[in-house]
Amino acid sequence: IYQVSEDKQKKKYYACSMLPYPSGKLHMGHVRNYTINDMLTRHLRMKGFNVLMPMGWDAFGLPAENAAIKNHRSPADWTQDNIAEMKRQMLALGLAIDWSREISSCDPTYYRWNQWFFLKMLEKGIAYRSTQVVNWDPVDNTVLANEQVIDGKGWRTGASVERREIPGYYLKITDYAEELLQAVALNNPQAQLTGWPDRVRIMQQNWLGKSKGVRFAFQHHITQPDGGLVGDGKLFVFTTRADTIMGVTFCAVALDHPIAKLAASTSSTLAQFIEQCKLGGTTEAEWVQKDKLGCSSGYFVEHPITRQPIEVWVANYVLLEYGDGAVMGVPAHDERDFAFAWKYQIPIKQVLASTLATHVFDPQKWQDWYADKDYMVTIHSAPFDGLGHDSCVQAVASYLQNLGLGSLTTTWRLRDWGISRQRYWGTPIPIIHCPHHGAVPVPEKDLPVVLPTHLMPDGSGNPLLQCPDFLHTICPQCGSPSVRETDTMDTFVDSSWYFMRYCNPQDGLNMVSESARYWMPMDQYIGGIEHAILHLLYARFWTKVMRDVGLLNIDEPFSHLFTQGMVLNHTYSLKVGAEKRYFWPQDVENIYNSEGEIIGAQLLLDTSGVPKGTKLEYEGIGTMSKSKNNGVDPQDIIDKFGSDTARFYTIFAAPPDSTLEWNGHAVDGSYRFIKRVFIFCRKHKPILGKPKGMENIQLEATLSDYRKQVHTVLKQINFDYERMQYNTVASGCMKVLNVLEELASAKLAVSKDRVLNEGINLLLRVLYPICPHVCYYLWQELGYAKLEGELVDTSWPEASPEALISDHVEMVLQINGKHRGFLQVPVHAEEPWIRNQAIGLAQERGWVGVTQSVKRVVVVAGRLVNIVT
Ligand code: ANZ
Repeated sequence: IYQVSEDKQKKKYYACSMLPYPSGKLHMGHVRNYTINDMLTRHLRMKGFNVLMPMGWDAFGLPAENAAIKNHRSPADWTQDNIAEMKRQMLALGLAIDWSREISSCDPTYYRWNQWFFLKMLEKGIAYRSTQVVNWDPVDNTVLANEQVIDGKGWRTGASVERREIPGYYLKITDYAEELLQAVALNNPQAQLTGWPDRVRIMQQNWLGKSKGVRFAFQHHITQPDGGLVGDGKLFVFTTRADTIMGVTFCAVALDHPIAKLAASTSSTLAQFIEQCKLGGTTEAEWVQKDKLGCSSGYFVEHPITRQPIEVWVANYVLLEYGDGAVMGVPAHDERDFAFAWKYQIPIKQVLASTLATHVFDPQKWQDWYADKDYMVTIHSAPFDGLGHDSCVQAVASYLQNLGLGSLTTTWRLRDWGISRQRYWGTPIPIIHCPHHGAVPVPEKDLPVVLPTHLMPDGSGNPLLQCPDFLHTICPQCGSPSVRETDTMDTFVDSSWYFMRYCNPQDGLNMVSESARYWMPMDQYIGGIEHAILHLLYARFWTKVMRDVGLLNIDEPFSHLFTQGMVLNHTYSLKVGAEKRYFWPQDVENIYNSEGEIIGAQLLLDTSGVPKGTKLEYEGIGTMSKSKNNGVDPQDIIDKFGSDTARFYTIFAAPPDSTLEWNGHAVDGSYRFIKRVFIFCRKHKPILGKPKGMENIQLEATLSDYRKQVHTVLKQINFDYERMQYNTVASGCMKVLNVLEELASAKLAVSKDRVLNEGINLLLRVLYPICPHVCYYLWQELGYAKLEGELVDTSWPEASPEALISDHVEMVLQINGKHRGFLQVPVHAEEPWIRNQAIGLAQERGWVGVTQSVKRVVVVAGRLVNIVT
């Protein structure tokens, strides 16, 4: 039913969720993500689109290796079992996935194209070999991933981790920086990705980090042991605040800067300082959090304008990878420099004054206004005194340019993408190391380089190094005995283009083909905000390279992006001895303060040795996790209530892009609602399953009012469907049922059956994308399927304009000229019908006897009816 092809008659719509890592079990976040995707798919299919919803597995990666170590099973077996189990759960959820397109990144038919494209990129110079800094465990003699470094120590050995330089492969994403930026930049009116949340666009923009400033050199005579000048006698720095150049009181270089290395070779204090600073992880986040520490290099450079000597420090807050790995220190106006100078008693020289009287300079404390360039004029800065920020930067830049020392430049935060991982469970990098030819690419005809699947990692290093069958080969160029590259690719490579492979998953001859040109760009991508930066940026870059290699004709892979919120739950704990125990939220009762905030909780039943009534600590609300004992297993909900309840609850509980705070009672509520729909439909079965046409039926006032209520809600539901505000679609369905239940119990004329029939027909259609199982079943059982075909392919209901018109006027009802009451009448009602209604109402209320003869009924259009007896 869900299998789709490139039907050119219909408008295509490609709706896809970020592919899951096969961890073993679906969690509530998955259920939420896929239900959103599924609703979109079913809704648009009923609206006449050709909709593709695929699914696959991000099957390579470190967790599989870790699980293998723990469970003594190969990553391949472990992964395959997990895929089978998760697929079973997805099938139980009833997702409209085209499973004929399923792909798994650990399948050689998939990853051969990673290898093929890597070789293409090598050919084009987009992939290149260079050194990389890695975390090195000196006991296991292996490289560690950042997440394997805990507090600066190796996770297995506890040994202090070192930073080492080893060779690896990089992709030149920096060549695409400007294009990547322009498509997201919020200030670019031509930005292509207007269908992305602003938040994600800003995150990408910051990550790319385009920065305009001045790059210039401090000259010096620092000489290497061989007599040569370090960096040709120039210490280059990058600054966005050239207007503060006259406030420079020191320079600082990164730990691995050539000046730092040279100084460390003769100073053991400095060498020790550098070693100390290098302990710990290599992530930028870790660097930023560190205390600002430094040590003088003992060297001096010359200020380019004053020609005074400036001391060079080695500081841990200077990043080697940014700008030139060196900064000019302006403690009066840069917060990091201020903290640093304060600590090491380096002079602080004010060179900017604020035009605002409230901004007073205080050399003792950092003031936020020092960094604000908008109200600034330069002082103590001859020859640049009295200038504002922009004009001063220009003046300094041309001054330095005249000296031949610098110029205006643009710097990016973005670095090239290092894809080499010293791990087993990934795509082998298709390179052979020949003693004569160095790193030689594997010829295309020999692809794929298949990863052996029987190896058992033990955590001590890459098992490929111990696998002779894989390792030993011959050089494709000279036939000499050679070894294969044992590094594998970053798993972000796998996820950079899998969504294109869904278009032609079985194609053995092409990476992508015509079908990708039909389906791409993807219309709606759905996933977690945690992928807002790296995954999305890499996928965008990869797409652009595919375009430039001639495989595609699109610039961007994802036209619209939807980031669903996380599923959260409350966390309760208790210290039992030295151990902290966590308790299952459904087993506790909250204790509130007078403001209604939760301040603690009480255990509702004896739980593993902790007696009922024990007071527990409330730790707040956070992401569901096994370790906090607050995760809800979707399988439990499915087993107990069925998957429609799991789906309905996750949709109903919060707007899809907000966080969802789990509430067990509301799950029961969702179940009760579905049951009510079911019972209501069965109860009224005899009058349901009829053709739903309501044209030319004149309804009495109250009835058309009910109908109007149904259509008003329907209109809102449709509006909410379009903007993916699915939680109010769910509550809209509840409203429709309420109206219909009320109508069913009202004492009204026979045509109410038609309104009920139409209402149920509409309700089943709009509820179907949330609860496909129950709606499918009822649609069949009530007989609608016979009339209109399967629900999945019926048309989407639109609110009837005629039902929506505020179409009743209130007419005064007189009996023999005496005002007796009011009559609700449709605006376009004809006179004979109004007469009948008036008589009917008058008889019902006893104003006119049933046998009494009526002489005349006078109708004054829109105002009055007078019955004359
Ligand atoms: C002097 C100065 C004075 C600076 C001042 C700022 C304010 P963005 O905007 O992110 O591009 N910087 C340059 N290279 C660095 C490196 N490798 N590691 C750490 N910091 C570095 O940041 C540019 C600013 O970051 C530069 O401007 C430089 O400090 C610092 F009142 O130069 B500034």
